[in-house]
Amino acid sequence: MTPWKMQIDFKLLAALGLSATAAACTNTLETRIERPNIIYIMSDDHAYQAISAYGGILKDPAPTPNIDRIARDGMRFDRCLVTNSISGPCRAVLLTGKYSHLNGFLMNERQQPFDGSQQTFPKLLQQAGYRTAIIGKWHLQSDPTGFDHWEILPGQGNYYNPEFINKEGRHREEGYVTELITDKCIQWLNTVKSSGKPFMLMMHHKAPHREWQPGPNELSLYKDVTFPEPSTLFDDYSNRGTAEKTQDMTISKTMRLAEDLKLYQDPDKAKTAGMSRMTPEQKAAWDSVYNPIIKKFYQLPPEGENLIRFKYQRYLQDYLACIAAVDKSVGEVLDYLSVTGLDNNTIVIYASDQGFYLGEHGWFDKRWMFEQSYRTPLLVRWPGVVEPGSVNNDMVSNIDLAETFLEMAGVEVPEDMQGRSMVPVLKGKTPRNWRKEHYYHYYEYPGSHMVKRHYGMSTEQYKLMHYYYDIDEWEMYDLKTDPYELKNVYNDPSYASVKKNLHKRLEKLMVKFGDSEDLAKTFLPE
Ligand SMILES: [Ca+2]
Repeated sequence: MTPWKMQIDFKLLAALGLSATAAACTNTLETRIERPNIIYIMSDDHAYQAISAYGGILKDPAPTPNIDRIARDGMRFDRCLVTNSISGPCRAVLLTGKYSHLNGFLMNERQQPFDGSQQTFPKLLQQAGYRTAIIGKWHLQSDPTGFDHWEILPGQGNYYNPEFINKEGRHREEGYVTELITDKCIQWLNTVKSSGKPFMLMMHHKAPHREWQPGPNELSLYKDVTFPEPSTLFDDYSNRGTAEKTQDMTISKTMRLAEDLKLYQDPDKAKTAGMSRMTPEQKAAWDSVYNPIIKKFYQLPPEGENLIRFKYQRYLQDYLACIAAVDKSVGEVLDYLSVTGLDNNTIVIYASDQGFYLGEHGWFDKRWMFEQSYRTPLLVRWPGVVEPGSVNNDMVSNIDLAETFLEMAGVEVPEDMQGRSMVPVLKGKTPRNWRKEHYYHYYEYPGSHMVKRHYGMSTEQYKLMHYYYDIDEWEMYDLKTDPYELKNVYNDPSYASVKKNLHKRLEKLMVKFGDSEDLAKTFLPE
């Protein structure tokens, strides 16, 4: 037992008027003392490249000083991979610990609501005596199940003066979404902290999702900052297949000057859903920052490559400003835990639903099995268990989270979950038979951004991907020689034996997880 745990246990025992011996004989009491609280903070589309603890794109000022506190006190995962890189499906995987083809939530568009009657980890925690809550973005269309308390945004939600839905219905609140979600979470923590029961809170931020509207306190934070460009900003997709050449997610063509970058030529016509929601005060503060940017842009609009460069900078200025509010939110929660003394027995996790492109390959958005959207940030602070400042390179996944939460809470893990508890990994004792390959399957095509359907597998060094549905193309990447994934080596004869080996392993994985191309075809649109 670690020194702090001894301390806490004695303190609690004294409060309960019991001696250590008496407590040791009382299993239920012991369980009550040992079970940790869990706070899972998830943002939406937060690229690991935009977290300073990951050595992100910006060093000074560090964009995420509070999120970095979790890394400093806990473990940073450098290979946390998602199974289907898009919002709703990631959330369904998180809840169920099952791949999309089994939990039934495969894509955001043309999708039946999430079947909330199925087994989820919050239900199992609730049955085991945990108080459970989800506050913020939900994005699964049906009402949440398995939560004592829930208050969610409809769909993607709005940045300014958003609507919330709870058991009583739908209402609108004045304020900035990130700050409102934080306040609601702290209010809920206040109601449960003295309940005598452990709790699990899912604090799900909308930010920094497109169209990246910074909050009133961060509007001008990055307006004069120049960000370094990724080396692949002008990628021409040579040496790759049809999918990369036909997508619709480039900064150059897809990103819109007005709605995405707020460059409305006539400021009076700035009537997107987001900005029309602002109060006169909010709008005045907004205009005081954006009108000069708009004016300057249209005086001498950049062209060609310079326009792409300009759009990239404008994009990151707003994106990082949205993240600044998320980071403050994380700081508020950590401070609250510290002030209330809950910090020693509360696990805090920070993650994004998936990764995101910040100009790599000329892109924004997600969906692909390429690194920036396939990897997601994951930081875990667990006092007395996780070595502070530790870094882990094992292949972990968002499909592991459900089982991890259950084991953290001492709840038995159902056999039909498809991930694996990361608790031993968090303890620095990764089992020898930990996964050596990870399975991926993306479905939303045709759809936004036109990223073709693909499934595949990654190992430490390689990726094998198959694009199907309207094409039949394989791709393979060697991350060691080609870390930026610019060269498909599938047909390179020098990789013939590697290819054969990867195919075999992919087939095995598909059998293991109950997926197949035939099954995938049953999910195709009419
Ligand atoms: Ca997302």
